[in-house]
Amino acid sequence: MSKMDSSRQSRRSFLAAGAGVAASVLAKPAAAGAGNPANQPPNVPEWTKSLGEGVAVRPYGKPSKFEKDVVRRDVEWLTASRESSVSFTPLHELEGIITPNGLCFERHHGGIAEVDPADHRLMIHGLVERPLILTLEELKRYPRVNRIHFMECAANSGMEWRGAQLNGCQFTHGMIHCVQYTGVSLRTLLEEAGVKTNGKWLLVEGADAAAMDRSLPIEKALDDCIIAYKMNGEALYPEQGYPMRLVVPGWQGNLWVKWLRRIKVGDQPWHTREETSKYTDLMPNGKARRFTWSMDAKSVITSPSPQAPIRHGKGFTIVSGLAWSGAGKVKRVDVSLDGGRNWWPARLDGPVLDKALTRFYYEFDWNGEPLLLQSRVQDETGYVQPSKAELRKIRGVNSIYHNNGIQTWHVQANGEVENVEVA
Ligand SMILES: Nc1nc2c(c(=O)[nH]1)N[C@H]1C(S)=C(S)[C@@H](COP(=O)(O)O)O[C@H]1N2
Ligand SMILES: [Mo]
Repeated sequence: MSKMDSSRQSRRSFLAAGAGVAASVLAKPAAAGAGNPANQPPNVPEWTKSLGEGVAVRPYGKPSKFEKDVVRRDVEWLTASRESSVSFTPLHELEGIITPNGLCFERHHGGIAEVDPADHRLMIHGLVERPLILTLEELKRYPRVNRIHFMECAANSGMEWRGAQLNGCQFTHGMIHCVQYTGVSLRTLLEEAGVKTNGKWLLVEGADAAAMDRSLPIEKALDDCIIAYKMNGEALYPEQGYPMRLVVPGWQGNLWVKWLRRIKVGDQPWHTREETSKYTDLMPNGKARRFTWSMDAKSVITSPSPQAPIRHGKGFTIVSGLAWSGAGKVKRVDVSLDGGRNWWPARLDGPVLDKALTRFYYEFDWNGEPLLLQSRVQDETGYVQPSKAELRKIRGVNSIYHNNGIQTWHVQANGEVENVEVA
């Protein structure tokens, strides 16, 4: 895969090479005539004629072989080394609000640590009355909480600041997942350890090769943070920090330390401005925003989208998308078919939870003419997702992080979809 610029040409070649299957599989009409007629009515399909595998063959289930293209993908020029790698969630293939464990995007600063839980310890020390060293089994003896939350990397959509670039919501918005976590409230453990009155900041550190560490203010730690050991009911996957990770609801992904091994309580931030500069936002005047933790409300239409074109032609058409806010619940989502001139209310379906992905639908009768599809979320605080122009007016184009501008998909008459921007 080659480095791309914002020209149509290179985005096309990206789709062909990067998304792999897109060109061949997606272009194929799904209408009658596809497949093997010998398996279709009035014939008896081949899988009806012989016994299938018994239960012993698949002790751990996996998706149908026909779903082999529903995978995390990376972008070669963003995944230069094991010191810094990222893969993207295939949002265009998913429904509902839960991300399956095997499809959660990954972001590693030192590769995946394969931690033996028997040797893993969580240490809580610093400005505390009773320092703790806990095994996984000991952690499991504290009262449990179950919470569904999205986690978004602050760099999600970061490549789109200067213009439409990556052709697919997997790549423009796929640094997000939404999981049900089971674990222990961080407050419970901090109360057990007894934080001293001058304890104001936590150093949270991972056991990976990056020994990634971050500063977390005590107010957030005592509010809703969790030390999770299960995701969607089963043990965390190694990619997501097995055997335990920090969950920091609504706040940017880099604080969600994986393979969590240490929490040290101090009286001030553990990181200097320079050290945190990797996750600050450079403003037009050359100054940087610091400690911008909360993820602003954002939404995206996941289908149709460049990797999920409309294959059925005009007629009844389903627009499916995701909305979320680090400030709380999604209040409403509106959809535009004409690049933001007219807006129509979308239908929220399924649970609408605090700091979780929310699924929305907009169903309409497509007349087959080109569309400029957009979605816009409003959260329960009243905050409305800005257009990219509004966002750039304040933030300029020097940032990588916290791009929550409205996404536009250009649907052509033939149903193909492209990442564009409207003036
Ligand atoms: N120990 C450790 N924790 C980490 C990271 C890391 O590299 N090492 N990456 C952080 C970043 S930048 C993000 S966006 C999230 C990614 O979590 P995920 O891999 O579950 O998607 O984990 C965070 N926690
Ligand atoms: Mo991140």
